[in-house]
Amino acid sequence: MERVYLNEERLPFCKGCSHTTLSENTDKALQQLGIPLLDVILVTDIGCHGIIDKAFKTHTVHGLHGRSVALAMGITAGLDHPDKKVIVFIGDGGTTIGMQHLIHAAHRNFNMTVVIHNNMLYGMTGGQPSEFTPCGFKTPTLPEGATEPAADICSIVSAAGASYVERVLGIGDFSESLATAISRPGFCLVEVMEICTSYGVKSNPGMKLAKVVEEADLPVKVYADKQITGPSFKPRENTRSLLDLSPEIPVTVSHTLGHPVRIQLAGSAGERVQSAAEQFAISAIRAGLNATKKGSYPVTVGIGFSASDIIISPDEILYTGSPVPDVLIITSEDGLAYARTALDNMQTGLVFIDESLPVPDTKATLIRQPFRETAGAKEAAKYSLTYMLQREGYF
Ligand SMILES: Cc1ncc(C[n+]2csc(CCOP(=O)(O)OP(=O)(O)O)c2C)c(N)n1
Ligand code: SF4
Repeated sequence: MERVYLNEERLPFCKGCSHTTLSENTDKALQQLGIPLLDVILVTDIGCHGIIDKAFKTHTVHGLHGRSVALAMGITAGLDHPDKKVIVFIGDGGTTIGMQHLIHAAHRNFNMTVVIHNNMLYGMTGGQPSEFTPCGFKTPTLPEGATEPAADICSIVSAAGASYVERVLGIGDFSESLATAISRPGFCLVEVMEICTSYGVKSNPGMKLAKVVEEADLPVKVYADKQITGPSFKPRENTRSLLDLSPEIPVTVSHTLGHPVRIQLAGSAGERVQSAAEQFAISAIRAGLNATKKGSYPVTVGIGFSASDIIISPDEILYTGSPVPDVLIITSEDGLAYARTALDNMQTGLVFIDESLPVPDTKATLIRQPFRETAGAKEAAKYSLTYMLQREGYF
């Protein structure tokens, strides 16, 4: 049959691999439906089947292993166009790794057709067993054969609420099943039972696909056919861009700064380091400067250090990192431990440090002040920034 959606190049699979049959059937199914080339968004996964994307003339997106359905959910949620078709190609390996994504997409009936290339093993990495390796089926790394039954994904996604679900044998012409699934709204899935000639056949000489599938108690049939009129998933309409949430900051005071200044404020969790740094950055913007603020703290946010890197500049700030600060402010013991690298790296500049802390070894100019004693632990960070600003007079 003439190809329309696949280009004319030789398909990249081993001789006899069912992935070839499946790709050709997909082309045929799309031809039956007459979907314009660029209305098809094919999302592929890692694995042998995934290398097909360069052969398709449609849109293609290549995802991480087991994550193609998650990617497709994002794509379909962002598409406000009923004629676009999102098709996912995924292996039994990817389905094993990302099964929760399939259940979630089926449960919320995201608009997509998932085509599982179930060759009952991980093909690309040499034939390891997957959750879909039937009992007794051998693979190169499991020569004694699997001892547990294969997962039945058709039953799983049907129970989760999928709209159309069918299992087919990946032999001959099964394009009509694919066309039915692709034409339906909501979450549709076709599990195509396949043979990997390089690993499956070699480990199970003389195997017959139909027999393996039958013995595995995986009936070839339609599992769900709900005839729904549209996906139950509706994107939230009241979301706003984070940028829209940023308030306009009017310029109300002036500055004297002719160059960027990088400030590191290093203190302790719970001592309002981040809010002090944010207020400082907002004040700089009020003075007509550009400002960035980047917080660093351990995942256990209630304990340990809390540090903030602030950059203020009369010019646009194109890089928010500040490996070596011009000004370092240390308000606590945790902050001193955190600031060791900056102290070592600073060849010039200013270090403001709380008077209660040991005097650190540094080439920068050291200024000791009783921040904690004067303002208290909770206000020491804000007070130290204010003290520094009064002294340096940037704005
Ligand atoms: C998260 C993750 N785990 C493991 C791998 C390694 N890996 C690459 S391909 C592959 C096997 C793919 O098997 P399957 O999804 O069944 O596709 P097939 O190759 O059989 O078409 C594995 C395990 C990976 N790339 N990413
Ligand atoms: S290794 Fe197996 S799954 Fe991969 S292309 Fe070859 S036959 Fe197909």
